[in-house]
Amino acid sequence: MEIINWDEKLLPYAQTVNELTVKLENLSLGFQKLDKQSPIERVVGRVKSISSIIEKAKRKEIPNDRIFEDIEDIAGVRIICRFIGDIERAISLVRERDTRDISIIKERDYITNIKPSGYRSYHMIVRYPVITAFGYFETLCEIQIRTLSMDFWATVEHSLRYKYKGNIPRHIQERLITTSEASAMLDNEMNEIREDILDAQSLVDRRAELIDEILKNIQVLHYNSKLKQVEELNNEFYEIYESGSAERLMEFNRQLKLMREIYRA
Ligand code: 0O2
Repeated sequence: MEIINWDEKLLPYAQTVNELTVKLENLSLGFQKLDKQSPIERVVGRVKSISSIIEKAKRKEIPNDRIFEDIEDIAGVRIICRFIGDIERAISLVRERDTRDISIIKERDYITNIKPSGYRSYHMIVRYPVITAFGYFETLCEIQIRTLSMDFWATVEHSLRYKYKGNIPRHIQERLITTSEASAMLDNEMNEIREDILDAQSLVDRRAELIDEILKNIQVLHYNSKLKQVEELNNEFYEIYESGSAERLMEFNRQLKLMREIYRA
């Protein structure tokens, strides 16, 4: 049997995973910079381990000389969304790239068509061109799009599958199906109260930013103006902070900014 140079063969796949991960992360950062809600919570990637590749080749009866054409998920990138309502937007973001930097080969919707195991996820197999130290390659990459809740379920189920060498006992399989249904319900419920959750998150973020700004203003006044009453201002801040009033914090910060102007601090 032909000896495979794994280091050389897997290099384009590692580069594919790195490049696509960076591209998708940057796309998500762009939304944040524009103060728009990104459908992408997190992007993770991996190259399939050699042992998983040969195990899959054996399971699907793929000969050694067909491994890199027939195994579609040697490169894998996962887009994790917070809400199920973000999945469609994340899929569109990938589709927009079709015929530009990727070519979509096929899509599999295991969210509408849940697998018998209970597995839910949206898969897109794409072709990706890479220029490596060994030249030009076109790799296949599986992009999995799923929610945090789907990802948690799949990770746990994957470990159990590994532990039981693919033969998960019947009673555990049944419980996994029940937990998959519970996870789908969690996704739907969270999606229904999505606007409330996002509002609450942005309130928490804005309060944290305001507190940062106040403490930096106090610090600058202390070091640059040498005003004696800065210590009193600091105590006043903690008193307002304890009161929990956002309006008082904003008003207090306005006063600090004015003082910085007056004392050119
Ligand atoms: P690993 O170890 O995660 O890489 P086919 O369905 O026969 O056309 P394939 O490639 O099995 O071919 O496609 P499928 O079913 O879309 O699965 C691709 C990958 O999705 C799997 O890769 C898993 O990562 C994930 N997946 C699919 N089904 C399940 C499931 O029931 N549970 C979990 N946890 N993950 C699943 P691998 O190589 O099978 O596994």
